Amino acid sequence: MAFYQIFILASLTVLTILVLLISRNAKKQINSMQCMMITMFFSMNTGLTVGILFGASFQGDLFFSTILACLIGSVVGLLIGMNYSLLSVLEGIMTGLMSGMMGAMLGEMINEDQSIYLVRIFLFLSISTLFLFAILPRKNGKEYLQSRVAILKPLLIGIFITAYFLGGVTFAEKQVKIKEPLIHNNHSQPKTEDKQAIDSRDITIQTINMKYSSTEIVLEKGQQVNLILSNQDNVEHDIEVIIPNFNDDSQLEHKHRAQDNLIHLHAKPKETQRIGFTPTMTGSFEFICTVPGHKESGMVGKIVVK
Ligand SMILES: [Cu+2]
Repeated sequence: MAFYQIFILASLTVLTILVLLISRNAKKQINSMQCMMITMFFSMNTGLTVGILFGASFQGDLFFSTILACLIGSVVGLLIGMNYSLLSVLEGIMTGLMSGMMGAMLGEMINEDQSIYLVRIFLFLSISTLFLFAILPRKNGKEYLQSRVAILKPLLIGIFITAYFLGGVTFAEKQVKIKEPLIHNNHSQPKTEDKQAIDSRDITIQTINMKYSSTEIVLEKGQQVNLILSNQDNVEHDIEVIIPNFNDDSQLEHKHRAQDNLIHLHAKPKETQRIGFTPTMTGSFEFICTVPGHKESGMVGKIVVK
């Protein structure tokens, strides 16, 4: 787990402890409906936050992220509910389970940038639980908690939350994006001052009417290439070749990853995909389309490395 995930989880842990402490203080002054409301509000937003976080972090393993998020969500619900009553406990566990599951599914389906925004929103809502304590009407008729606990003053909470989001969360989110420039330099802006980008070469192969646009590609040993597959057909195609290579594109999706000596680049209908690698050995290497029947109908070519 990276810094960003640990930061969010640590924040939620501190927040849970804070809500627990305040709950203990406040339970004599608020009625049972409000107790359940707070339990539900907090476990719902916490469950969604961890769910989206795990769903996006462990994409491809929805079972694992769901179990983990449900577990954390229901434990949080249990802890908060235990301060109040059995009904609150049930409410907390059920809400935590459901929101953990929904969050994990959502996180699985969206990309990393989108997940960061959603985590921010639900983290903010989780923290807003503190405001609830401050504004809920009291049994004794007073509108605001007459508490010695300074943290309950809405203004202080507001300042704290603003500082937290501008400072901590923004910093943690940047950690996620730090690893991106490498791939962007290679792909989006090939002619920048970046040395790797200048040295790399784009090779584009189109697929039209079940044929590769070029069937012989000449590369140089040690020079990085961006192999681009532009699929113009209404069926999917790929390029697969076993070629000794060095590959540092760790961020590519799993199905495009060049592992060991295998390059596999897959493009859905009307889609363009790319992969970066550096051939490390001279020779002639055959590439094919692995979709059943395509190699047989002529989707074969060779890469010559000089
Ligand atoms: Cu094909």
